[in-house]
Amino acid sequence: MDLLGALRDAGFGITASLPWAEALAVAPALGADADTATSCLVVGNTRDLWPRFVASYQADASLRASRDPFDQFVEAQLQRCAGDRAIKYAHRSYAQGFLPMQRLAVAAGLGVLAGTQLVIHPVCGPWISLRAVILLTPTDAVVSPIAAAPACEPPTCNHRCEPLFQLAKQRGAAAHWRDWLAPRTACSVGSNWRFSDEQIIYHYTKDVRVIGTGATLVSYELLENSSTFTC
Ligand code: B12
Repeated sequence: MDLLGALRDAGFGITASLPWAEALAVAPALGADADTATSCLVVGNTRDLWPRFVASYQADASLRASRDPFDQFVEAQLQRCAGDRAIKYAHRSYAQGFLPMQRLAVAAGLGVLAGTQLVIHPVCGPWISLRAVILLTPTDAVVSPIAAAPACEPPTCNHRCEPLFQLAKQRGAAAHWRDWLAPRTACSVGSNWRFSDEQIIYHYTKDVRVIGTGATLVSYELLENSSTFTC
């Protein structure tokens, strides 16, 4: 199976290729150990990845023992899809820090960067996650057509996210993770692609207790406020 097909089947349906020179212009650190790449593939996911993760988590004791089971799962799946190709991950901090995944995604045409500092995909809105960059060689004839990015301007955008984002920023260290969720939820693009509550809770809190439980924002609020309740 081709790389894009393998990624899609594994739940990584958000992909866009980027010529190497453009990738290096955005992320010079990519050049450190990759002189053979000619282009790269920016890889992300939608809500489609979560059920696959839950199934693996329930079947695999090493994931259940991991402190970062989701990141471990992402690495295993992407390595399986990418074969010998090198991969740089969004969640890893390299010698020069994190990769600027959002800038790479925007350069590859996956979306626009909104005032809320989230990349807005034309179909899925803010409900995409950026996972990695796969380095490609000349033998990889990867073409990934993408839809035109929306504009964060009327009529696409109603700017409802902005006051909510400002509020979360003002709260600073005192902000609750739900304060950061509010501007994402308010985006007028892609609400059909909103992550499940369970996925949202995990990404915002890293609380492994919710994995596979069908937890909701309401049930989790009870959990947050109680030392005995399990969801
Ligand atoms: C470190 C990090 C964080 C840190 C600090 C973020 C920061 N302000 O610097 C913390 C843990 C707080 C964080 C939180 C969140 N993050 Co974060 N984070 C990252 C990470 C791993 C690295 C960012 C970075 O330093 N890049 C390197 C520098 C050099 O890039 P840069 O272009 O100069 O800076 C970019 C970002 O830092 C961002 N940015 C800059 N200032 C701020 C301030 C805020 C408040 C936010 C939200 C973003 C942001 O915009 C810049 C332009 O692209 C990225 C993944 C990645 N590798 O990019 C995810 C990432 C940016 N985060 C993401 C998300 C969704 C969040 C959350 C909204 C929710 C979540 N965790 O699921 C929260 C909420 C925000 C908050 N403040 O609480 C997504 C964004 C997806 C999208 N559609 O755009 C990413 C891409 C991870 C992913 N797997 O998809 N994050």
